[in-house]
Amino acid sequence: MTAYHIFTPDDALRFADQHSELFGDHSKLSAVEFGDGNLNLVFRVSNDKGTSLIVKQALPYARCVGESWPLSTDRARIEAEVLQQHGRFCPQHTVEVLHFEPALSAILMEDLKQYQILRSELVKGKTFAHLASQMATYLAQTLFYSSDFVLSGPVKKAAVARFINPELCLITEDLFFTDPYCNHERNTIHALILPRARQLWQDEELQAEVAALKADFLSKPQALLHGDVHSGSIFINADNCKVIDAEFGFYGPIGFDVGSLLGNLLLNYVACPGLFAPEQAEQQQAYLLAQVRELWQQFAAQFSQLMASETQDSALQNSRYQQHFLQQVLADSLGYAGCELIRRTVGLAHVADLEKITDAKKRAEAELRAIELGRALIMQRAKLAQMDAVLTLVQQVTV
Ligand code: SR1
Ligand code: MG
Repeated sequence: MTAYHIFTPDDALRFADQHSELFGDHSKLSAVEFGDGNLNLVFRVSNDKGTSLIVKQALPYARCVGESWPLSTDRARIEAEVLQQHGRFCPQHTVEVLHFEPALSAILMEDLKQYQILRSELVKGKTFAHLASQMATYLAQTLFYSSDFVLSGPVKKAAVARFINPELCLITEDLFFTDPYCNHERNTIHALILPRARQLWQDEELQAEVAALKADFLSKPQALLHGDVHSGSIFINADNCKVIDAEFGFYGPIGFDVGSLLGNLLLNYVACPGLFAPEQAEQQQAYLLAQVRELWQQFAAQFSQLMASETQDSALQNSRYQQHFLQQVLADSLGYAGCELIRRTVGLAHVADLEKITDAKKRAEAELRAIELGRALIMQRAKLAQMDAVLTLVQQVTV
C-alpha cells in the first residue's frame, strides 16, 4: 500500500490516471495545483482532448495557517463518505466522487469546470433563478434521508459514530460560537468596526443565545450535515448547481446547514450597497430576498412532504410533532444564519462579499449591517415563525 506523502502535480496526475478510465490509453496528461481554500491541495488533471478530473488531497495541517495548525487527514474520508451518501440522496446537486484512497487521503472527483463558484458570481452581481429551489431540494433530500425519520435507532447510531469529526467540528465550534464573542487572537477585525466588535465581547444577552446554539451544535445529531454550506461550497451555472467540499460533515442540527446558506445569501445582501451602484444593489437585494424566501418555503414543503410520506418510525409519523419539528428547524436556521453573519465579519474567516468592497467606509457600513442583522436573527429566532416576518426584519435592520 502506498504510504501518505504530500502530492506533487505529477503524483496527482498518476493517481487520476490509475483510478479512472476516462483519459484512455494514450492520453497526454498534465496537472496543475489551483486550490485557494483554507485546508487542502486541489489539482486539475487534464488530457489533450479537454477531459479533466479533480484530485483533492488533505494535508496534515490547515493550509491557510501552515504546520503550526495540525489537522487529521481523516477529514478526507469524512468528505468522501459524506459526498457519497449525499450523492445517493441527491445526485443531481452533489459533486461525484469517483475514487477515494484512504492511505493517501486523496479523492478523485468530477471536474465542475462548466460551473462557477457561487460566491464569485454573486460578488459580480450575477443572479440564478434556480439557486434556491435546487438548494432546497439538496438540503431536504440529504437531511431527511439521513435522519431518524428514516433510519432505525441502531443504524442511525452507527452512522453518527462513522461521521464523528472532532477536529473539524472543533474549528466550527471555535470560529462560529466562541471567537467572535471575545478578544481572540484568531479574529481579524477591521479598525473601523473595532468599537462594535468590543460591544459583542460584552453582550451577555447575545452570548447566552449563542451558547444555546453552540450547545445544540454539540449535542443534536439530527442528520448527516454537509457542515459548511457557504456560497464558496456551491458550484453553479445557468442550469444547475452542485455542492462540493463536505469535509466538515457530521451528524448535527439540520438548521445548521440551512442556516449557513441563508446566512451567506444575507452576507451578500448586506454587501450589495458597497459592491454595486444603487440601482443594481437594489435589484440584487430584491433577488436575494426572493431566494431566501424560496429556499425556506421549498425546503419546508419538501421536508414536510417527505416526513408525511416516508417516515418509518410510527411515533415520528405524528403530524403535530412533524409541524413542531419544522418550526424548530426554522428557529435553529435563523440562529445559525445569524452566527454566520457575525463570524464572517469579526472572526478568522472573512468572505469576498465584504472584502471586495474597496471603500473602507462602505465596507465598515456593510459589516455593521451584518452584525446587526446577525444579532437580530439570533435574538428573535424563536418569535420569527414565518418567512415574511424574517424578510421584514432583514429590511428594517439593514437600512
Ligand atoms: C480554518 S477553516 C476556516 C473556514 O473555512 C471553512 O470553509 C469553514 O467555513 C471554516 O470555518
Ligand atoms: Mg471549504
